[in-house]
Amino acid sequence: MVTESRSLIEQAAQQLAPLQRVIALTGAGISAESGVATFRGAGGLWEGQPIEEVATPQAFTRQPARVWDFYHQRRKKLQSIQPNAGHQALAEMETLFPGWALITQNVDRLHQLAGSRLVIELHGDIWTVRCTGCGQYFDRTGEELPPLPTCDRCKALLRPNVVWFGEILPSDALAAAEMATQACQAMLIIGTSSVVQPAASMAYWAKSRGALIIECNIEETSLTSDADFFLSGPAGTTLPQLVEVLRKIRN
Ligand code: BJW
Ligand code: ZN
Repeated sequence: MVTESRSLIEQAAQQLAPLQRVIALTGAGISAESGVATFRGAGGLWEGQPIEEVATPQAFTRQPARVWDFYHQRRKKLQSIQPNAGHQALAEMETLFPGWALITQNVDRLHQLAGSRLVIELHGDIWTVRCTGCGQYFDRTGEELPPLPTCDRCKALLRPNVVWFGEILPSDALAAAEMATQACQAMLIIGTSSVVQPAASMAYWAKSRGALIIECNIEETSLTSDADFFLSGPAGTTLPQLVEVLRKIRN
């Protein structure tokens, strides 16, 4: 099994090495080895807590304290969490491919902490807050917030600057992701269950334009049968191996 996946990594690296416009799309699985819970499956963030109770604007209007509590807990946990070898391998890939872009569904900022510079955040970020009254954004990185934080300017309730179900994605991030996806020669899809739209469609946008599709996950998803390579295993293992082989081929 190890030999088989190692040789698949080598084959994938051989195909990636001559390319320039290589991009990646990440999901919660890339941060799992740092200790961040994923959303779905056993031990997921929403296990025992219905999705609609925390991840919709309606839920926030109905029960802002409950929704804020969910985000307060995650913000607190993230303060002591570090990027892992998977994040670091992706930061290294930015130096290997001139047309690199990293699209993430994650709100944890761990890619930036690992050194990635070009990060497109599709679902916002957990450290910024937004005023429900005047729309102003405030950077509240690492801060402990009151249970129901309010705006310094207009006193209205603040909300996490994340994208909930039924909400439109930030237009600049979506446009950048669309552009990168349509121009890329290869796309790595890492640690996502590929069920949430529009992110789940991006691999298909790339594939329809002839891009090589490489999926990295610990389990198969609905994308797997359409991927050119499925690199099975924790991203913190497969991605550093991929980078190592790429470096050898390039040198
Ligand atoms: C490992 C690993 C290791 C574990 N190594 N791998 C078209 C059709 C049907 C519905 C829709 C549609 N278009 C839009 C919708 C509605 C909706 C949607 O997609 N619904 C589906 C669920 C059916 N989408 C939206 O509402 C989006 N808005 C939108 O499209 O606006 C326009 C519109 C609106 C309404 C109708 C039509 C158009 C917004 C989506 C916002 C998602 N927000 C969340 C919360 C963000 C804030 C927060 O963090 O709290 O984003 S939900 C949650 O899911 C979060 C994630 O970013 C997202 C994706 O989850 P992800 O990352 O894939 O995590 P998991 O847990 O699902 O998977 C982890 C994976 O990792 C697994 O595969 C593991 O195996 C793997 N793994 N360890 C490698 N070590
Ligand atoms: Zn305000």
